Amino acid sequence: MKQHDAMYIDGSWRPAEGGGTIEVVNPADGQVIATVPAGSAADVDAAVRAARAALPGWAATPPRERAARLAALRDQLVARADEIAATVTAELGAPLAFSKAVHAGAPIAVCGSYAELAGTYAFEEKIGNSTVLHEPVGVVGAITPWNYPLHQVVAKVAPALAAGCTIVLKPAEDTPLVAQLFAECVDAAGIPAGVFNLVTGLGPVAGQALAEHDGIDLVSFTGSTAVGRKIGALAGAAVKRVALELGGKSANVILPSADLAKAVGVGVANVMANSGQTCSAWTRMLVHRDRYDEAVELAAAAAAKYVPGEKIGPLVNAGQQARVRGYIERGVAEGARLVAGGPEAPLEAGYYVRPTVFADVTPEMTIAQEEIFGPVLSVLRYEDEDDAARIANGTVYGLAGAVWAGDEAEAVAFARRLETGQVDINGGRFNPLAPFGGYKQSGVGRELGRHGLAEYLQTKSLQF
Ligand code: TXE
Repeated sequence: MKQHDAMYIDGSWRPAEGGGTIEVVNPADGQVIATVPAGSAADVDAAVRAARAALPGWAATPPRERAARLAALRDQLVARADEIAATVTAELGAPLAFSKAVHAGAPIAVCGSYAELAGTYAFEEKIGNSTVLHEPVGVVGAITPWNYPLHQVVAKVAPALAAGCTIVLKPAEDTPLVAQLFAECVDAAGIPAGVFNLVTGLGPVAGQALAEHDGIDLVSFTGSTAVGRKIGALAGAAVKRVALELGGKSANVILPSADLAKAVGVGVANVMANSGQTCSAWTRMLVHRDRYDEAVELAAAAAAKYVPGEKIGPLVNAGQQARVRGYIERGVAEGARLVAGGPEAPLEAGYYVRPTVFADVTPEMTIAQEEIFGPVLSVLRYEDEDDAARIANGTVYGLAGAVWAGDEAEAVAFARRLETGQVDINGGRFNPLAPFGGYKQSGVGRELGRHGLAEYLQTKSLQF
């Protein structure tokens, strides 16, 4: 595996000022696979200065030219897709087929969508006697998590570039290698020096320095609610723009008329994907009491097929493994009924957790309220549609969800009652142009498509 002892700042690779390093570990076996620089506040400052210097030129670059650079970036991601998948598998532990399809595939789709949008978006519009200009917000500080390490990066960098912003990226310390690969792609795509800068490093050091920096106009963060709250407070105090994509506890509501086997099968697959490390995962399955026992049996059988080390990968690190096992113990202690999996580690090496299904979960239990971020499904019983809506909406989160019914109109009518930013109807399909983001404490702002682009723009009205 390729590795850089350097960070990509102002169009070239340079070492961290303090010389500190971070070890990157393969979570499938706990072995160190690489070291990367631990950036300091001084490195962040250098990167922000480079981004500021590059801003006037990139902001003035015609949108069609920005679109051409994004198309070239997409081509780079396509050309290096196998390398991207292998890198994500090495640092995150995801099975290679999943890395190819999702970790490499989704960023290609998203980057392609912004290459198109940059060329077609109305950066200028007439409203009555005014012309409204949609101008880049400025220098963006992007802080990303490890769960979809390249997708999270591209979902911020591509719209920022399309908008005419320049960027400093601080990726998660667990998964910096694919971010380095991405920087190589940016360079090869002919994006000018300083427009995109990469500082690897620890959250409380490099991340914090970036969030606090005066030279940043917008902080775009995806990660835990605890850190998101801190970043939101900093941005509020400095009166700067902020976008937050935080946790979730999404409900998969199976109405009585639904195809139960399909709804349960897809629901279990949704929770187990990426070892449950998905903010939008449908971690609560809501089933009508008349079909509850059947659903629990189907869910337990489906979960048992996710053999650790084969069909399902490890969690990202030992801390996350311990955290998720702790939640499983808590579920048992609070009286939920374990029907698949359990807290014991399934393999000696690596940070694996057993795919777990709980039945007899009640809405107030910890496992039905808090984000677990592991392969753990809670199956809850409801009495009628009002009860289902109340349970579904009964958490602090509101990121995603699903509704299943015999006909689409019935599912859509129920989806309107959900306090959540995205709902999959009878399964749904990923749409890189559809806005993604949270109601309630799941976040502020939207990613993807033209709604995601708008986050990186500010408006100026010319009155005639
Ligand atoms: O997240 P952190 P962690 C949730 C999920 C998970 C939990 C903890 O429930 O179990 O969060 O994960 C940077 N100033 N999600 O601890 O710490 C950090 O370096 C500035 C949901 O890994 O929030 C990384 O780049 N930055 C989620 C990023 O924040 C700081 C995805 C996210 O790490 C910082 C990941 C600070 N003080 C976790 N501290 C989702 N919404 O998809 C850390 N960071």
